[in-house]
Amino acid sequence: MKDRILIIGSSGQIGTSLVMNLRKIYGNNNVIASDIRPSSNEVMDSGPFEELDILNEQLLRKIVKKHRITQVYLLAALLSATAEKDIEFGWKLNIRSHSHVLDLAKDGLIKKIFWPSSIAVFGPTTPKENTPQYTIMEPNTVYGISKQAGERWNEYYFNKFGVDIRSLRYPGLVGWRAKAGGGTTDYAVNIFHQAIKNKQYESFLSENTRLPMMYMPDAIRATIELMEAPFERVKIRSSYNLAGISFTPEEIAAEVSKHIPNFEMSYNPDFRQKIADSWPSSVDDSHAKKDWGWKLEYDLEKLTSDMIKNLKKQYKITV
Ligand code: NAD
Ligand code: AKB
Repeated sequence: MKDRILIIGSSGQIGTSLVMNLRKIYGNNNVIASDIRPSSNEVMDSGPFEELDILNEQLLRKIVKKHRITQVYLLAALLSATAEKDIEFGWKLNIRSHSHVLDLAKDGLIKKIFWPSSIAVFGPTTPKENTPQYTIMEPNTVYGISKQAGERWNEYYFNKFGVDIRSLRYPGLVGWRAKAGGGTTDYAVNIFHQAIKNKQYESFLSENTRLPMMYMPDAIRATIELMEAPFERVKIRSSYNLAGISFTPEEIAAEVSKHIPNFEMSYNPDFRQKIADSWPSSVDDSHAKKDWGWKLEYDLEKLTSDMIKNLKKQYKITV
């Protein structure tokens, strides 16, 4: 039987790219997008879309049966900065959505799950440089705590019920298809929009805040490669470290200035600085490389020129 895929939270930053990539591989009608809000025109026009609130477990099961879904990618969540503003809802959404999807597999309705974790699982007591796969993890944000709990549930459901769950600890992601959705690393997306529109940007993180980041095409490729890897090669069932490229606001501003010469960056750190300070500045992803052959493609230079090229097209700027 051909795989049929449901993406939950498909209208966000990752979803808008992931849906289009999966539709190319599996066929438009075999990839069902779903969210509480409509997605980009590209997603809405190219294949099926279901309005789904993931907290509604009955509706989730109805949609899974209706479309004979075999794989679920769960992207709905509150990200780090947004979750800090409503900790109860952040916890409820991030935890319940996950258990609703895990239970689909436990009950035999679906075969495979992708659920993203984050560098937010690490905390201030974690070694900051080249953070290992297995290390001290004491996250101090509601988002990070929900991701750490999620990782433990992943491993538990794999060991106890044989659920084929696959997961990546994404670094901060940078893409042009959708606006960033409430994270601490969003500055590295917003900088491009503001540089192109206004030639200036005020960063909410300080100039020397070094964080692991990744360009969206690499993140999407990592996700699909992990999901397509043979079962026995996926040796870590909690979540794999994924390194990306580590840079600071000052370094990305310098790169942007090569394309937009009068660009001006200023710094006004807010509550997100404390979150960023608790995260690693670089990550060791040797397990992903060894187990399923992960290889990064985009460095900061390539990321910057591709972002600017695509956003200029989007804003219809010709120079
Ligand atoms: P996003 O905020 O851009 O998108 C999330 C989507 O979920 C939104 O379209 C939103 O409408 C939808 N959603 C919210 N509540 C919902 C509900 N009740 N039911 C159904 N849909 C709902 O987030 P993103 O950047 O695309 O991130 C997706 C996942 O990847 C999240 O789990 C996030 O923690 C993880 N992640 C993202 C990054 C990053 O840098 N973007 C990094 C690490 C991990
Ligand atoms: C966030 O900043 O919350 C996300 C993440 C790294 O998980 N981008």
